[in-house]
Amino acid sequence: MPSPQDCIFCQIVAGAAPSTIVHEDDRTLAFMNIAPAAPGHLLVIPKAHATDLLDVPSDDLAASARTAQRMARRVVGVLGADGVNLVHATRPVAGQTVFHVHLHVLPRYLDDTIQG
Ligand code: DGP
Repeated sequence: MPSPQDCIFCQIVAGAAPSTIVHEDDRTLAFMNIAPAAPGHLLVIPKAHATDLLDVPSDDLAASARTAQRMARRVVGVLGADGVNLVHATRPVAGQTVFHVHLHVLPRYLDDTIQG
């Protein structure tokens, strides 16, 4: 697993890697997923590096959840999504591929073809 210096999401926080940021506050960042599963698929992270759900401080987790709710309201209100999945993976067996804790805000549409 990468150290924080090698972490792509830490580089996005630092402005050292490109991203389309849609929300920023003191603790969190939301940006568009480079590989969206649906239009408007975005990621919410705490700015401070934590690997996953097991080690993220609870205040950063709470701040990330609040940002995810704001983003969910936005994708419904602005993009016209019909629903939202809030998705998280901890560790590779669960599907985690980037080891900076993140929440997927995945808009759902009545005619989408996403399984699950
Ligand atoms: P997960 O598989 O739950 O760890 O999700 C990681 C997500 O991060 C995956 O959907 C693709 C996205 N991703 C990976 N690298 C980058 C990147 O450099 N920029 C952005 N915006 N998203 C990325």
